[in-house]
Amino acid sequence: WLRSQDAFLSQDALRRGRGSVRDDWIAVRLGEDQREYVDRKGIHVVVGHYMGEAAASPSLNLTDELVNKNEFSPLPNEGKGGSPVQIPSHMLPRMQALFRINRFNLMASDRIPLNRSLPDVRKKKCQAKTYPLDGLPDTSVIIVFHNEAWSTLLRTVWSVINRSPRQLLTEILLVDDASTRTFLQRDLEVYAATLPVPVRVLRSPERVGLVRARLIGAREARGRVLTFLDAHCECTQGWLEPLLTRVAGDRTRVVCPVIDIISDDSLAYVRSFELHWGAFNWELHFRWYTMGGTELRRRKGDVTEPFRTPAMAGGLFAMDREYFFELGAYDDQMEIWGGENLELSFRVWQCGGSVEIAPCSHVGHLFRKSSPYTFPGGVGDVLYTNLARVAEVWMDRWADFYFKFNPDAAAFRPKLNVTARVALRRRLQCKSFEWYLDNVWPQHFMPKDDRFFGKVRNVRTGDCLVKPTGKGSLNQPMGTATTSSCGGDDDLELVRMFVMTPQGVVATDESVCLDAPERDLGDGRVHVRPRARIMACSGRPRQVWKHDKQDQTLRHVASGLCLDSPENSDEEDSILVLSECNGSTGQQWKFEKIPWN
Ligand code: LR7
Ligand code: MN
Repeated sequence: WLRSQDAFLSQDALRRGRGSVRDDWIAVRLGEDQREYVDRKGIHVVVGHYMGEAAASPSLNLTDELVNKNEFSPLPNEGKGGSPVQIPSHMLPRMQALFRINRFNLMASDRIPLNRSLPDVRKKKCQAKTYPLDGLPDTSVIIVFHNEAWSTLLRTVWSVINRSPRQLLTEILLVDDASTRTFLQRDLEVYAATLPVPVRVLRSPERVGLVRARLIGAREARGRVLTFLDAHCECTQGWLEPLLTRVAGDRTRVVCPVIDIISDDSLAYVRSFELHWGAFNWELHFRWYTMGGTELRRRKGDVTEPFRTPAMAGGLFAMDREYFFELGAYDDQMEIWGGENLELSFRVWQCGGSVEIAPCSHVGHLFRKSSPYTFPGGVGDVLYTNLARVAEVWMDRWADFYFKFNPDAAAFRPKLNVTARVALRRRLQCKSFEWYLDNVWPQHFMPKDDRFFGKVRNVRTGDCLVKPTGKGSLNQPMGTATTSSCGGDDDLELVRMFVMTPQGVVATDESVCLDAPERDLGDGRVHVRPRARIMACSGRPRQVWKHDKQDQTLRHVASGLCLDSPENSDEEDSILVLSECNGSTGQQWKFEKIPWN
């Protein structure tokens, strides 16, 4: 149904009123929860967003038989060069049913050969770079998995085999975290034995979670460097050399590739941003942010230069094996999923190493919208316990901040036993979290002595500035600046919190800042559009504000205008604008400090 006559059929259906038109695509409803997307040229159909968890397929039940069947049946050209897979329309109901097994388009994956080609997504300068292999350490690639699909798991393996210099690749270790799928239990060793590099299958008799599964792999590994990958990745040309080169130069570097996107709908390979680094939000959820100034400047001269990142995503990195164990490996009390990426990042940085991203190394990862497997103990309990351990061991005063505003995690604080990890931190004489914030992530928006932290309340309405609910391209909050109720709903406390730095930046969680979009008309003055917005922090002067303690105005420094909650009958009065300062109560703001530790 990628063929153009199908697209015309779709447009016909659209004319009969069963679809909707957007700027650049047309969605046509085929049935209850089936929808196809056709772009304006009528040739590209994206397998749409209808296949998530909610999608129920009336015709097919996920029987044990279906879940345990390996339907891998490749077609030679499918997904070639990272292109999207085309599923014939008569197979859609089955495709939807299969989607639910792994929370990605399993039918699409099963049609792509294990050794499909991929585009060389590297910058020209990266492609031109040479890496003398002689001085490089060898590596064991460790892939842990629980009930992964056959095709994604082995496509990961083949992408490593096909795109790694043979002399650098000691072995691939597949650590099975107690998968229940019969084809994985039965066929993996047999298949591994046919491969041109040593591939060992290690089995955990019981479900141990990804941290302890990786530890099984790390202990068995014979390579000098450990390279971890998720079980649904595809490595592109030249991925390994930049990672190993950095570790060779300094064994305390922990090096990540740029993580590209494999679409969960079409399995297309999509290049991702290179200029983003990893950090976290006030809930300790990992987030990508635009790279901070010093790293950006350091790289100006050379786009191939690796850059330091406050945190890693977690799944994809290379680390010297001895250093990994010297530094305390992983916190083996962490269960199933989550938190280990921040734990390792904080530990590496605070204990003398560094975490970086090598922009010349690109690896695709299949991102899913939800987790396909069980969380023994419950999703929330598992994740919050892991995060509570991170905070308690590594974050000093900011642990109090985390627990104060994340009551779900706070519930686990009294039950934690982190003695061994605290002892490790002392033994390694690691630096403080304050050092980490000041030196590794100076652009952070955590509360600190040098800045205001609390609510920003409008005098006229009594309402408070809030974080917008709209989402930008990196999934960060973004939108018009508005106010809303200052209290009542405790779950929403974090949404009302802002920091204001001595430099006059008003920021909230997720690196978004109070902003006044401007037009530079070339006459030296700043022309501000009336609506105030909350946008990605840029460090630019237009995000600088001054709160006047006397008249309580919040002035936009570049324009001299005042942040205003105007009385206005035909607009929602929660929308904030920039106006000439006039002394009205709508322009008065109280900065209410909230204690956090
Ligand atoms: O109980 C489990 N046992 C396992 O072996 C649970 C998971 N796993 C395996 C699983 O099969 C997979 O191979 O562990 C691997 C990671 O699990 P995913 O793919 O469900 O994790 P994710 O991709 O959703 O999440 C990211 O954050 C995790 C936090 O614990 C891990 O650090 C993942 O490795 C990490 N993935 C990435 O960094 C890829 C890029 C994501 C981004 C941004
Ligand atoms: Mn993953």
